[in-house]
Amino acid sequence: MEEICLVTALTVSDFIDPDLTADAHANTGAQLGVLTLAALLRRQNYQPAVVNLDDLFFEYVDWRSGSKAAETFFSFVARHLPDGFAVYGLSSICSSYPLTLRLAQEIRKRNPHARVILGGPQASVVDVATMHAFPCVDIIVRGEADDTFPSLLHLLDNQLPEWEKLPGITFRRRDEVVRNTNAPVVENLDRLPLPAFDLDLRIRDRGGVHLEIGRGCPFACTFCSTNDFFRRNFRLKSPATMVADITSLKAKYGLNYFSLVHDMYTIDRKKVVAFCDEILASGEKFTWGCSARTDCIDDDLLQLMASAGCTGIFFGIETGSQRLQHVINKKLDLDEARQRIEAADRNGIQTTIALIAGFPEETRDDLRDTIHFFIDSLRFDHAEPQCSLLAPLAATPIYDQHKGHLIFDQIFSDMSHQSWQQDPIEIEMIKAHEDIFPNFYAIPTGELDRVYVKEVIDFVTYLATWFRWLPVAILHDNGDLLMVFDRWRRWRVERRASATDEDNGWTPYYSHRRFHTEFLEFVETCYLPEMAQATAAIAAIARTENAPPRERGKPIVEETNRLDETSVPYKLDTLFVVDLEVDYKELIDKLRNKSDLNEVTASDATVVFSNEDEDLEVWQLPPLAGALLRLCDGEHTVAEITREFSLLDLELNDIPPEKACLFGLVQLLEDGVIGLSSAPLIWGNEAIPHFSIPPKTTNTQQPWPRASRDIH
Ligand code: B12
Ligand code: SF4
Repeated sequence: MEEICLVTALTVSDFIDPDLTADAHANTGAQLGVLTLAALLRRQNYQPAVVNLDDLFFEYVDWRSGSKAAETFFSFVARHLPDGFAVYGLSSICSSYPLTLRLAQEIRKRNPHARVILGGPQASVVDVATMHAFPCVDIIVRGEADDTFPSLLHLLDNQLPEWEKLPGITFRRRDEVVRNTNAPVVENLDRLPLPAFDLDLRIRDRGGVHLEIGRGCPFACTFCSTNDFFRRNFRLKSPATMVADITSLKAKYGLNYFSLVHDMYTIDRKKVVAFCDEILASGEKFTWGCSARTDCIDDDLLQLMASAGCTGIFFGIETGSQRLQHVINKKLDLDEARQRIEAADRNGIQTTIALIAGFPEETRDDLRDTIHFFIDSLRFDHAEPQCSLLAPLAATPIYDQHKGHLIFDQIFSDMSHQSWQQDPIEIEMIKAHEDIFPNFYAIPTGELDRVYVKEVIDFVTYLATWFRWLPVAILHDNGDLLMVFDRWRRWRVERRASATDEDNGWTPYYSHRRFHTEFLEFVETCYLPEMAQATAAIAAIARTENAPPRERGKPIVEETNRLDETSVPYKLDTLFVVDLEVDYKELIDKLRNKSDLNEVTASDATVVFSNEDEDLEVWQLPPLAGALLRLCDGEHTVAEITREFSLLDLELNDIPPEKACLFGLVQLLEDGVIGLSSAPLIWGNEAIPHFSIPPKTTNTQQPWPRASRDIH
């Protein structure tokens, strides 16, 4: 029996910012392709080993941050790859395919007698070109390998020459590359075993996993690679199998979130209803996410799905331009799409709103529509828009149409790069093989410059990362976000004076906190005086999103529960407090409902933001409570605060100031915005990070559960 080592494809992006990278960790998890094959191989008494490149990547990030030595990820992985296996099976995905092929070369060099077999979505569609250019690869198993791979290993193991006749493989016979016919797809997915999750060393820490529930999408969008792979043959596991699988994983590994993998799950409404009914009947409690088209789901179904535990849906909207919807053959009605996103939001379902810019036919108007769709969706607390630059994936209609005319401009899409810093050796590989790595190339755009499109994408992406309401407010106020972007770009050029403005080279300027500061400066010094219509509203929003850096370190507190004259109330250091001249709650309602921002009521309000545990909470306090909160500075006792409060000349409706003060303190304590110390606080000196609204990772697939942002 041959020893087999399966190597996953790298599916994580290097976000550079360690916090973002750490966040992304939760979202990658075990890889189903390799783990499903491992389970199938076990049925034949093989005991495959698995090397998970995503896990190694996070080890590498930790190691890199603690080490001064510069080592590339490739060489880090190479150090960790085990030798001595008879068969190495490498999975593949377009974004990390150069790395996979380098690893194949390394394995071949160190294990000259081993068989190197590739499979997965990328190798399957660029098989012949790969075999010609990379002699280190012996065989590629194309498409669904659930039957082919175990059969292949069995035949090879027993030295049976029939292996060369196996459908679904591409191999080398002497100098010739032979491509056998396609293997049939797996019609009955219920017969597949659960992936071998025990081979995922971190499974118990993940909280949630991806779980495959079906394959194949009957639609044919021009940019999408799923059709060729799963042959447009829509299949689903039965509801009973799905719920049984989930229940057993939940019991075995303590998992409570399941990201259900199907490129387009909700095509057959009856089957979705049957699944929800099965969950509800089972009485099992867990949450799940899936993919859907906005025209294959309705409000009632969304409600049922939510009641059955659905907390996340990936909606591929692709473009905010109704014209382009037809060009790319997606054909969504965008008004209907907005309604579905709103309905999902009402049901508390988080949505990933996936958009793409940079289509060859895209005009400035189309691009504007797309970024407006992006920013407009931020009106919903549960919507998380993302926008990618188009990448021509191999075996897609759009690639077939443009191959031979692609350009290599090194403006990589997040669909195609393994990290923001592509290894120079891999760049050379990519340059030499357009047919193997087309996703790193670009389809020339007609009217739009790709540098411009990329910057617009970065701009909106990081507006949504660093700000909550400001982008929505500016779009609503101005109505042309592309015009605002152009003005912002000119402003940056005019203002650029200091060396600190320099870009870091391989991370976009917009991903840095500096963008947050500078954009607020732009709003104050340029947008408000030159372009704003609803000046008071925009100024108020800008202030709420401009928390100053903390001046002092973390305080030493002698916590107490006793509220008496000597105790010292203090504002929690996770809070950011802003005084406004408009009603903040009403302002946010107007942004949500797209009503006139000039009509927001002018009134004094104190707004308190708390971002403890990355969970943003907002309170709007009445003026009295606001005044009192400002006095809770951690230095003065209740007796002193009461005296100060009495001097403030506040409208107290005949209530004695001492009573109002005490009542107010109790209320603030109950709201959780102040704490009590038995002695004045002592402030440490160490720097505390700048308060900002928690940055979000751009999850490329279904949204993972996230915190809510209600105003109390
Ligand atoms: C879950 C998922 C993710 C997760 C990965 C989590 C994880 N750790 O696995 C996350 C969210 C991280 C992710 C990220 C990305 N993904 Co993704 N992802 C998927 C998704 C939805 C499911 C993958 C899966 O588990 N499938 C189920 C398993 C059973 O199928 P499978 O992996 O294909 O495995 C079968 C065969 O391929 C084969 N096989 C697989 N490995 C091997 C190995 C050997 C040796 C052999 C012989 C056979 C073999 O056998 C398996 C059983 O039949 C697929 C779409 C899909 N429906 O498959 C896209 C998909 C894989 N992703 C894709 C892309 C493009 C990406 C991104 C590059 C960009 C993006 N916007 O999504 C990023 C990568 C990050 C980056 N910027 O670098 C593309 C890949 C296209 C391509 N040609 O490579 C897919 C196919 C979606 C699509 N249609 O465009 N993704
Ligand atoms: S983009 Fe979605 S709907 Fe279109 S073909 Fe791909 S999976 Fe199907």
